[in-house]
Amino acid sequence: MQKFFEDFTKLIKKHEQIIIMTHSIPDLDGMGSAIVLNEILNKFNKESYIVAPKKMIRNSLNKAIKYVNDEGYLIPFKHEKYINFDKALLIILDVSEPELLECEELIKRGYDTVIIDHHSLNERTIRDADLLYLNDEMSSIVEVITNYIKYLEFNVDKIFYTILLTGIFIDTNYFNLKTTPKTFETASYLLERGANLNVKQQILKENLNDVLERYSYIEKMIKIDEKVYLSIIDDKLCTNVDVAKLADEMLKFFEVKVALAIGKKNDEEILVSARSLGEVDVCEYMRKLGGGGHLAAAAALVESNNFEEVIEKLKNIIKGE
Ligand SMILES: [Mn+2]
Repeated sequence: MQKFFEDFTKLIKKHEQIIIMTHSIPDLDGMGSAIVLNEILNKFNKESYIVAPKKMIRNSLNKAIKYVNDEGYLIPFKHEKYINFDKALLIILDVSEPELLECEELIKRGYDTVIIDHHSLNERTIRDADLLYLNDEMSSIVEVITNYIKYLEFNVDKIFYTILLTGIFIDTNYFNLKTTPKTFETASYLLERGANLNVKQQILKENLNDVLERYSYIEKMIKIDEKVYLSIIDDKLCTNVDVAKLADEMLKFFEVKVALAIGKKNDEEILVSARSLGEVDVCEYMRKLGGGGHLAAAAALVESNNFEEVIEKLKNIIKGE
């Protein structure tokens, strides 16, 4: 990571304008990292912008942004259509597949590009960036950004340390997934620097109705193989966040080794989210459906309007057929 940080710093110093972009439907790992990286870039006296999200549907991220604003910091979101620099450095966080980017068009502009990601590689991963840091053993991108602050020996406001720590909680599902001794070291550093656990908790708190609704699907979950359970959001259209949260929650139960959650995105597509504690490679399962992700957390979007059909596919994949 040391070598990467050296090269990264050189590239930053070479540019006046810097654009930070994460995946669409951003989460606290990608966007939290973007917000804190922007703060770091301010200390380099760079003109930096974050590509404005088209959709902001995660409550936790909205709350985190409000906390940042309340501390007097404005986040320099810039809509893609106003990003028209001739030269700039484009920094991509928490994603490395073109179609998952907030704005795919930006990678075609010929900007110098840096990619920092922790998702497992596949044939769609962009590999021709000027600088790449791809490490699928990293818990989160906030962990990389924290280490960068450490490397630079910079100091930022406490709210930014809190945002970074909250991102670790989210991406590791409360220190359950992809957690290494380094992850705890990073968390410990953030706490020493003043990350506030109480604010972290406020950011992660959920509405009672959302939780009760999720449990109504868990109540009806079905066993599709030994220790493999599936829940269906069957009464409304949903987002990838809905299925992801449902699968995360299912994994809490002793009976569940692999959690699958499905729901209709629209009349033509069904979202699938898969979770394990790492002993089963759910990314492999999701790849067979055209998706991807990590060993322990993965997802896919299937062209179908029929739950039974998708469940049948999943059963076959799990059986290895
Ligand atoms: Mn992430």
